[in-house]
Amino acid sequence: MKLIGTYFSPFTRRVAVALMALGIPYEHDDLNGYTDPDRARQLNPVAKVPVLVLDNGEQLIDSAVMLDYLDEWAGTERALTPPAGVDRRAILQLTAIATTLYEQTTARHFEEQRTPDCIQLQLIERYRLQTIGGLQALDIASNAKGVIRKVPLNRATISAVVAFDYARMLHPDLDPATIAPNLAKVVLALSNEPAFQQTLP
Ligand SMILES: N[C@@H](CCC(=O)N[C@@H](CS)C(=O)NCC(=O)O)C(=O)O
Repeated sequence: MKLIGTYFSPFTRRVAVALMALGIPYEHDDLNGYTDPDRARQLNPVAKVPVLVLDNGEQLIDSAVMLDYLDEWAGTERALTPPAGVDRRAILQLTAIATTLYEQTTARHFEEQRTPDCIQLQLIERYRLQTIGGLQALDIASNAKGVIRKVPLNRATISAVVAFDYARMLHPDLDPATIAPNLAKVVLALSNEPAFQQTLP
């Protein structure tokens, strides 16, 4: 398989972590959709990374579709998402919170790039509060009884750890370790795992 997308993209990184966690070898193409939109548009009609090229030449867009495919590839026993039931719903909802954190972290970053006269402070504040709310929700699910944990690794844990690292990288003022201390412990416990270590942006 070939994974196209920079690891600066949390959407790409979570697919890379899933590939490595499942032991699937892949070729990596470091395309950044923001700096090379023409190439991204050739690969994906909405010009976003990641794109996953399967061994039969099929091309997948959207990281959720890729994670679904990888679960299918792995089979029920090894899949990163339970097949049905309350655990599946919990993991999918926490995953949705994590991906919303990717979006709002990026949105705040771009708003902060504007010139001082154009910057919308109320938007930055809204994004900041959304990020805090999301991190707090992920933190509750990272307590001793929660589904976000080192073992067995699942889709929500991968997506949450990537969200934590991404928020910490783009907005150090947020101090995610204080907002989400339980999640910070899971992040630390996984930080030396090759799947996370080797996909750091
Ligand atoms: N829903 C998509 C979102 C992908 C996405 O937003 N990718 C960003 C990088 S983090 C991108 O390539 N943006 C380029 C652009 O919007 O021009 C997924 O899950 O793969």
